[in-house]
Amino acid sequence: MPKYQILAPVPEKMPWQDKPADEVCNSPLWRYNENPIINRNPIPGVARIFNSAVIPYEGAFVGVFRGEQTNGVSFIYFGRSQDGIHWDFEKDKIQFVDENGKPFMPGYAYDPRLVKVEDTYYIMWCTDFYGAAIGLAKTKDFKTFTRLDNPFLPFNRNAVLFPRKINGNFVMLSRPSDSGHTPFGDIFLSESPDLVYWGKHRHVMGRSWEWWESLKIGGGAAPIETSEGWLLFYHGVSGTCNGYVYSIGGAILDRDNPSIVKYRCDSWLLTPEKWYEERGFVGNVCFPCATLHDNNTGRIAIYYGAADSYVGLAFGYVDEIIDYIKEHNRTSDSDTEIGIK
Ligand code: BMA
Repeated sequence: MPKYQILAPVPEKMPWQDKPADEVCNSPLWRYNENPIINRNPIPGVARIFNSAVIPYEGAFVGVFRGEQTNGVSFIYFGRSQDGIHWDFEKDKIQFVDENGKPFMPGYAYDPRLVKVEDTYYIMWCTDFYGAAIGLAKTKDFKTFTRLDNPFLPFNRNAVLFPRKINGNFVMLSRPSDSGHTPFGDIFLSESPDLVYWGKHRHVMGRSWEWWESLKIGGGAAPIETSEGWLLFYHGVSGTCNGYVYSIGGAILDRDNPSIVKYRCDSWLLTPEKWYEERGFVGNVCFPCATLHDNNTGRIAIYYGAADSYVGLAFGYVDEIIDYIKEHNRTSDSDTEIGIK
């Protein structure tokens, strides 16, 4: 039994590969040795799938995928998988409807996250709302996808819901930004009783003095509830003379007040090192969007976009990840406070 408990439903199965004996890792994570799991031109008219999210469903897996079309515009595509590794995609992008069943398509849609809260699955993505902002939709059957009102004003990106209500409210992380390739950004959270009215905005954590996340950060996979707090895999960005570098970071947020950061790892957990992370449409990007996790074994699988071109899979054990974050803990006052000024 793991030392730290993952307080979430146990999936019937999940992809896994033991750490290769000869792997030299500077972190508690290791990569699937058959990465990338999704290659280029995966769907007719779609050049690349990356930055995508998956979830267990009916004994198998489903996912929402950022598919960049051959005209350069991204939409969300739906996929199914028996093993979480090999995916069958629907050829058509997801057709969103409004609450009356009328077509309600975004102008573009990228970086989707997929989170189940109670009996409903929610998709959050970056949408066109007179500028980049957060789109939100719900489904119960992965057949009808009903778009809700955009929760936040532009400009905003990297929204992800917590997988349960906290103190009676839905809670969503997001990263307020600007209209371009935002050179700044901290993670905030907002609460809502109904997914319509949002408030109680709090600062969660900012970019840090650590070089790998000194430019901006953004929420990644839905936080995993553990006995130590919410385990958050997020992305941290550094600006180099050759452009941005996106790495995966780890933090643990307070369970009842998740704007309080209990621990924050001063080092990245995964940084671009493999060819499919360093080389692609946008090189040097590891961008986490989802996890699968199993409390019986303590196993965690992380799905991440690689170089804006592929999807990669990385693995780790909850005990090793949390211990590593604690051992490398470095929080600032703006992380550990409640986050209101
Ligand atoms: C961000 C987002 C991500 C992308 C990253 C690197 O601004 O657009 O979708 O992976 O840039 O290009």
